[in-house]
Amino acid sequence: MNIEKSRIAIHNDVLLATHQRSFDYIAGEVENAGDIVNKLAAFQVAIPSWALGTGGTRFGRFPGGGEPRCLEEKITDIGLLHQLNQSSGAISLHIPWDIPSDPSHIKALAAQYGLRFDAMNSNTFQDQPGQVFSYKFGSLQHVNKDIRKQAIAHNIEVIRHGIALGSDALTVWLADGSCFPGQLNFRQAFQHTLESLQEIYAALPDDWKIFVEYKAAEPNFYSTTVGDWGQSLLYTSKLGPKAFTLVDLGHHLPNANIEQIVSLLLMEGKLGGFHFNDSKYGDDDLTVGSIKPYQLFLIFNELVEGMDAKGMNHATGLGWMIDASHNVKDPLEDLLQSIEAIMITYAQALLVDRKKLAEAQQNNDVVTAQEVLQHAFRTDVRALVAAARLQAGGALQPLALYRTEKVREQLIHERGMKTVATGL
Ligand code: AOS
Ligand code: ZN
Ligand code: ZN
Ligand code: ZN
Repeated sequence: MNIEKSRIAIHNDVLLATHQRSFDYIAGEVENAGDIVNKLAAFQVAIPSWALGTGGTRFGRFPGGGEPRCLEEKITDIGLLHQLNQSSGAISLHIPWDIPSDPSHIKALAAQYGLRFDAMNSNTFQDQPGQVFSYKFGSLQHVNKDIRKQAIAHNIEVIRHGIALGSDALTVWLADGSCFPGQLNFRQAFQHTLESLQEIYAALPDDWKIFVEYKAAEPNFYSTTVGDWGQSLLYTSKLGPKAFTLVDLGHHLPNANIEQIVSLLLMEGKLGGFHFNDSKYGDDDLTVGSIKPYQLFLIFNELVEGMDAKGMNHATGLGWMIDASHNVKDPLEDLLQSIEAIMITYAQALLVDRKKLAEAQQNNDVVTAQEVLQHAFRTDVRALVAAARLQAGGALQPLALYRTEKVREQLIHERGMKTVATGL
């Protein structure tokens, strides 16, 4: 299905006068409204193929209807999101859940929706039917060389699929680790993992990157072999210039200062990508900005400051992606909310008075430093975000249009009520 341009135009016409009033107000309050709107319009966030269906929890799954049943339908869903907000112009695939039977057809379909292929994701955290060796005790870290080889070969196969689609990055998230003390020799597990990653790295095309994602715990609950940003940075530093650390916001121990991690990884030129989500307890994969919006703002503040210091393009300098899972919401509505939260927070970070903040820091004026940040965070920038969407051909209120167009009802009509999306 498609959302006709004319439907978006009618929706925008109805809301235009109200939008314009809000926009005029904020444009009068900030110095560089036009510049911010252009930056927002350029900023695209990749949607992971596995976030389009209901994930459920380990206790159960309550599927919604009309979920995508194949890769083509996943692309359609992201295409719908992109038509609504013009900010979801990329898709991140997962192999083997999304093996394209005909890559050129898939590539053409994505292009039709204005989507490009972001980082490819490998999977050595599950055993697949027909697989020779099990990953029960790890993959790239495994004590058995044959099992490591199988996992390496899988990652190289994922790169091959990515090349066929025009992707240029591989994200490796490993479930590897141990559940009990004594189970692993930490140094041996690290060395095996490094050697395995080196073989995968050697198979990367020249213009490709590899992102090494870290996670403090789960599914292993005693140790994780890429457990934190330090360990990831060790791997990516040893691997070479095409290797970068990937930060998933839900993968830290409680209360970790993620903004500081981001700042230092950027400084070292080793921050590669992001998995946006939110969490209260662990890797909760909740809607971006739903629990800790100020933390998200502080992270974006470091991103903008750090990228500007290096002259990096905000839109293309890092791999921006959502990593979410849904239990009680319509996944597409949730993703619209997540994208909106990302755009709002990015806009707020662009508002920070950098000169005033640097002066306050230089003078140890702690109060002013805090005021500068909180002034930006407390500014209502929603009209700037809406203006960026309007400029790019999207809807002023994507979620409202999604509902009035009855998108979910139409998808249920097309695909049926009992659909099981592939993936988690
Ligand atoms: C797992 O916790 C990680 O966040 C992964 O990035 C991701 O959710 C997984 O690779 C999905 O396939
Ligand atoms: Zn992730
Ligand atoms: Zn995760
Ligand atoms: Zn997550």
